Amino acid sequence: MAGNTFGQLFAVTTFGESHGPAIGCVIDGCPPGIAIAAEDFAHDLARRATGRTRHTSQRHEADEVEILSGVYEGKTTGTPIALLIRNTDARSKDYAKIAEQFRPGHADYAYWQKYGHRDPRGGGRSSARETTMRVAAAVIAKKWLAAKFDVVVRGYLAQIGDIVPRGVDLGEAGAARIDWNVVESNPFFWPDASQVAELEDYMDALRKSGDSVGARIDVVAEGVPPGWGEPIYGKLDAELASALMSINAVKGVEIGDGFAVVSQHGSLHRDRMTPQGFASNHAGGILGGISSGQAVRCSVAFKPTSSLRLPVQGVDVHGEVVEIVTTGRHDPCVGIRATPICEAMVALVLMDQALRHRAQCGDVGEVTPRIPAGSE
Ligand code: EPS
Repeated sequence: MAGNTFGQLFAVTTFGESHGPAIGCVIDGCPPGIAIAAEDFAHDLARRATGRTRHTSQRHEADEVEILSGVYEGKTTGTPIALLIRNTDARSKDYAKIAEQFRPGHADYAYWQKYGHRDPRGGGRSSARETTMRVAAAVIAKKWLAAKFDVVVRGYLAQIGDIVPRGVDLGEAGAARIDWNVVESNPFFWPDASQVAELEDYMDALRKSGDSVGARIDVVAEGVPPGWGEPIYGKLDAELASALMSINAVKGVEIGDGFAVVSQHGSLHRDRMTPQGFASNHAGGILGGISSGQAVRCSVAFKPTSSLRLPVQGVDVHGEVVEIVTTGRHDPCVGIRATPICEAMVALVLMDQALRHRAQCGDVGEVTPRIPAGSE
């Protein structure tokens, strides 16, 4: 099936369905010599997983990675790396009633019209379960980016419904103001510790109501050197937008100030350069589609989950009007556990672009003193 591979030199192909025997990926083009063990995947996979708190789907998957190829004596060999995770907690009977129905707002209908045949169990291939393998593949990318360039890719939840972080200024210098220990110590990846209790109450009420809500996630990649990104059609921002848009439920991506640039003046937006550093970062670390050496900043909008137990009128595969009720174990806010997924897609893009830059421009070297990232 087309559309299952991401990246040119660090090419990740994922496979598998939510309720099939397993999900997996093949990573081709990975540099040799990277130390990788099955345990390395556990941390990020647990950050993304269902069933770890009451605020996400209660499906309990161990998400244990089996390395099938491409690693010998603990290091990548340069041959294709195959990773496999077995599905152990699928409950397909939850989907029996809606197997011939289209959940409004869900991929059900579009998949059916496209393929004429689909695996409806757990959403099949359209399930967010697939994102597990992106996170797994990105563990290798994150490790390589950190070891080679000190690049760190981190995200946080920047909005749930109408709630925004109150005690943190998430302006253009957002990353510098984030306490990453706070982000990692609550179930929401929320940067403001004083609001966690409020979010718990909000999510409990939402879950009880049977409804769902959208969310925004910000991702910041620090340490990215100048030069990554290929004009014209392989721009770093274009590939980030494509990668982030490929995540289930994503409806919007902003780079840098994003849509706020519409009302800005050029005299404000231009990020002034001084030998001591950039004075601001409205561009989100990308100029002309190429990294500037500043932090790369992206913001991602997730729609509310469409699998709701609140009844709704819709149609089935025969075009008949039916009442649709989705039972099962769904996320009331899919954005809550999407932070590691967004980080993963940013890391995969950066790794691929880093390898492409090295292939074409590896001999250019430093032509002018590097301007420090500045306000970040
Ligand atoms: C999902 C629906 C639920 C989630 C699933 C994503 O699946 P099920 O009904 O089988 O429990 O649990 O998420 C995962 C299993 C995961 O690992 O992310 C969906 O429709 O996208």
